[in-house]
Amino acid sequence: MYKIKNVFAREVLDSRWNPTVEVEIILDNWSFWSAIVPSWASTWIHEALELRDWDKSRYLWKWVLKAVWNVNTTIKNEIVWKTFANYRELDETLIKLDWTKNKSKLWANAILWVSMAFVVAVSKAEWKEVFEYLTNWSKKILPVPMMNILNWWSHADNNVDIQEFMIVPVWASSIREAVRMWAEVFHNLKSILKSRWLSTSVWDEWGYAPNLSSNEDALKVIIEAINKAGYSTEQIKLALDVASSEFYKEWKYELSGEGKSLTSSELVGFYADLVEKYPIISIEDGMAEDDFAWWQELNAKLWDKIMLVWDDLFVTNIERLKMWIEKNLANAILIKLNQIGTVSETIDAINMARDNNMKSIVSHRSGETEDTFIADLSVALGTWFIKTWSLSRTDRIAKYNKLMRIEEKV
Ligand code: 2PG
Ligand code: MG
Repeated sequence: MYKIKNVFAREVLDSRWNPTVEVEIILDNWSFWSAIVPSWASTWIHEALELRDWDKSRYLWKWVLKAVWNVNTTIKNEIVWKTFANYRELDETLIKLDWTKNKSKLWANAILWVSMAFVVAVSKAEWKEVFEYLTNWSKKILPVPMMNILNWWSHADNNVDIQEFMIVPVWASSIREAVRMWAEVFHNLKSILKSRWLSTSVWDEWGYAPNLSSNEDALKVIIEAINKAGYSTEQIKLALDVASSEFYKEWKYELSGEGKSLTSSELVGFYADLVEKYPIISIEDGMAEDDFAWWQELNAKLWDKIMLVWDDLFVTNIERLKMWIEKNLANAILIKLNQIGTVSETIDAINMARDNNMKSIVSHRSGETEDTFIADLSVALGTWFIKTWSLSRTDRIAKYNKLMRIEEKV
């Protein structure tokens, strides 16, 4: 049983220099920890809500002092000097206190920080790593990283339509080796882009974002970098997060970078062609969240060949997941803690996916922080993949460094 002695929130910054909330929890045995949750760019209708102050006097509208206030008053009054057997009990209290479906009373960016900080504080109190505290697996499995390398659309400022191009070092026998492979490819990609006078600035997820003539051109340049680094496309595969809801306008998919306006059926054909030609093993959010009829078509074409991952559709929510499992509509789910708002609901989504033969991919958000909780979560729950980031800045590298430390222990 753990008694919470104090909880305190403050405003800090995320990797896109926007405010976010940090929460500290102190237990009555003086075990103390803090958590910082990332923020996001693509916010979809079914996600738990992120509270911003929307007042232009600070941080161009994006400050979060109301969320800080919610933690330091309503949540604090409810949980301080109370005893909780475990994080599930605390989460239940938080969920009841909010009582809305999408956490719109206290907001996800107030609730989740408390939920995460409690897990970390309790694991410290038990002298355990977070992944050890959360796990009920005797055999720890490290996830395969899906590593961002090129960024577009809402995460960058260039002319290609697909939001994220990732490399997946499937042949790496350890996280340490995967990290090395990624770094070698990334260095080579830089020199290829430079030799063509293309931009090597990095964007929100710290991948490059040059102007290229087409989405296919991006795949070609990545493969060139893989080969130049001395690897084959048997060793390193590719994955895409298309985030297609972003360019779905009036029943058409507007690939403005390529000057193409595709119908749903043409888009499915476009993917089938890419999968045929390139070593793609995963496509995320291939169809827009409102375009259900065509998910069936996409599944019919690609289900047996690659992972079809849904992010905007499931939003880490077991109610939504259940609905789509019944319709047999997906073989993989993206897991983001702040889409649902508590640690226990996130774990329930991973477990439900596993029980239904779906693969889980624990994911970062586009505005990250130094918090490494998701590295522990993916190991604890034995998820197949972790969708991470380019390793070119410290907020993302922190998670990889954590995974390498965990790797030494399991
Ligand atoms: C996504 C994520 C992370 P965001 O679309 O999968 O890459 O982006 O956090 O902006 O939703
Ligand atoms: Mg996504």
